[in-house]
Amino acid sequence: MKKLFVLTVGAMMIASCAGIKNAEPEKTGAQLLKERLDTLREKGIMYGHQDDPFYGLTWAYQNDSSDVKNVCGDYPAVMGFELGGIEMGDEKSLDSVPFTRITQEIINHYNRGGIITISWHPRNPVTTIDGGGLAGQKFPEGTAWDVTDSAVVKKVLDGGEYHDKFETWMQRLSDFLATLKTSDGKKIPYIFRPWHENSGSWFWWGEKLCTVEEYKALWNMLQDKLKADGFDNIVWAYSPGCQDNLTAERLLDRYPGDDRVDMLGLDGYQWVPEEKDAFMARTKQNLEVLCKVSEEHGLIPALTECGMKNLTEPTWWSSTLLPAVEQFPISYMLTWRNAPHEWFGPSPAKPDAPYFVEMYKKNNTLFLKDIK
Ligand code: BMA
Repeated sequence: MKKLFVLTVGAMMIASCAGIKNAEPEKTGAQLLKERLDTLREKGIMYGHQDDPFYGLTWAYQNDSSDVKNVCGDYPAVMGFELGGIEMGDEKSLDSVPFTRITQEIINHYNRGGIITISWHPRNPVTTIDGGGLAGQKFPEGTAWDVTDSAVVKKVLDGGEYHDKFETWMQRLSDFLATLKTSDGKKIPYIFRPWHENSGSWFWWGEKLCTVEEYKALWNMLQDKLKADGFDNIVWAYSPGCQDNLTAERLLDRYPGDDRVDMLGLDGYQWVPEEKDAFMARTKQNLEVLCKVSEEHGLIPALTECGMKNLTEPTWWSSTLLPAVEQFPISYMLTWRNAPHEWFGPSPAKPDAPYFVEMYKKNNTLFLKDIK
């Protein structure tokens, strides 16, 4: 009996020590965000909008304004923010938004319970003028869209002629990301989607401008830098572009690897009303492949960019976009920014507004109030 008692107490002590030892380490911001995205995916598809809180078609830089909110009464669940220009130490982004304002609006959206996604279209480090803005350069000279030099990626990698310059650029990005904290110093979690649309060749990191190995090395270089800087609050999104007859092989041909990616996305647009059927068919076919591959690789699928330019088919939201995506378990669909020359989100004065509201009212679309 005594022996049994000693054994039992001993076993209990071992178990309790083991309990302490195995105590779950605190989850990182990235893990928590991923879990949240997965849970929300069961509820519906989040709607997202690029640059939403900065400007709309009839206003700019008013506190708490949003074309989406002005149309349907709620903020988008997801807001997209663009950091192009931060690499130069510029005060404003390539879309003329002050970086201090970007920090503030990211914090605001986080505080109101929203999801943040960040893109970065860094300038071309080989052709950009050192030290200056783009003044004097003619678009696309010096920008992310400048593909006149076909070996930029190779040149910024370790051992390349522009590696040191690019290290400075990555450091400036890192310094900006470090500002994304709550007032009590907590790192804000977000989705980061660098080097996107790499299945096309319009950015200096595009398909015809680097080999598969160079592309992956570019991805790894940036990711390793930010991880070394302590960013455990980043959900990494890899997103090539939508393509006709997408296959799993094609989707993954430059994929950095399961240990390096959390979200798998696609970017796809409709430009003119005549493309409706083709857009719907392609989106459905692409999302089918995207969701299957994501499931197999434990990734979160999303339509990371989409839109119909200037909504020239006003019913687009309810007649085209929603029917093309709603049967797929994607996390979100994000329409691009409302720039005066080119807009992809709704706006109160435009004929598409009631159709946006129709989409908003559906149970399977999620806006800010639905995800809090
Ligand atoms: C493009 C356009 C550009 C913009 C860029 C980065 O699609 O909207 O005007 O500068 O994205 O946001």
